[in-house]
Amino acid sequence: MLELYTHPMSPCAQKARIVLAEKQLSWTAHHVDLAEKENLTPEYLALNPLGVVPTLVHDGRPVIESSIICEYLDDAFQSTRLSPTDPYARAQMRFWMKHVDNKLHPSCGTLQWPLVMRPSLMKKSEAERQQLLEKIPEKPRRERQKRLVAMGLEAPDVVDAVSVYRKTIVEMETALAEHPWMIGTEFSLADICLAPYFQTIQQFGWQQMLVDCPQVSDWFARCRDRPSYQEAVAQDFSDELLQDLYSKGQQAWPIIEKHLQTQASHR
Ligand SMILES: N[C@@H](CCC(=O)N[C@@H](CS)C(=O)NCC(=O)O)C(=O)O
Repeated sequence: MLELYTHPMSPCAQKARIVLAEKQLSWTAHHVDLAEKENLTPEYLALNPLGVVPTLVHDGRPVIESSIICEYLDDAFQSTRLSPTDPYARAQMRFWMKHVDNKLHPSCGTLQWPLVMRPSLMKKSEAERQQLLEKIPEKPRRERQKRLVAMGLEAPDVVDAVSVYRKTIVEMETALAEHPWMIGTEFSLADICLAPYFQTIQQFGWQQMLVDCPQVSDWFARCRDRPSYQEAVAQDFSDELLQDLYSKGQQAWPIIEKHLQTQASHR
């Protein structure tokens, strides 16, 4: 019995859902309302003390942290292997997964949060908002979210977030010039862990970020064409939602573009 605590727009949850779909596993979804901070209720914190999605529950036992969930599913259900057997290739795969966890994911949150989550928090009173933010268990995330709520895309974190995104894209272009998938000729967890972060770029209409990286564009198109991506990610984005995200992305684009140009002039 597999259960996943998830949210449609969470890239971390999308990673786990792509693995479930690649392996054609059946699972039960529990939607966690991040805008209403359901992830910070005592019930959810008992399951996932970090107060984030996704959480996998397998036969009653929770597994947390999206990359660990992906590897766990790959180990526990070996029908379709999504990790290479060669130790060096495994190390390369884990390098990309770690890069996503440590750098790309917080950067994505920094760019996505002000556009998607901030508006619903701003509808609450200042006191209620602060009370909710205080419940975020990890200090760096708590402090970052406070800055993003207070300042939106004017927060100082945004410059670095754009820079991490851009450097990741350039490094991926180099890797993909050598082989069709991130670590070789086979689709792996490295591809799965990176692809959702390009959904973010696409939904906001920020493709200019990778306009000079054709291998990355082609790689993402191939990820998107897989049935797993359609089932785990694309089908959650209705035309109405996509229109809304695109218009938010276009309003935000001048700020993103300004940071991209500053970096380009510093190279
Ligand atoms: N390192 C965690 C990060 C998970 C994470 O940040 N999830 C976000 C959604 S993508 C979340 O639940 N955010 C809730 C919040 O920030 O309040 C993982 O990989 O599972």
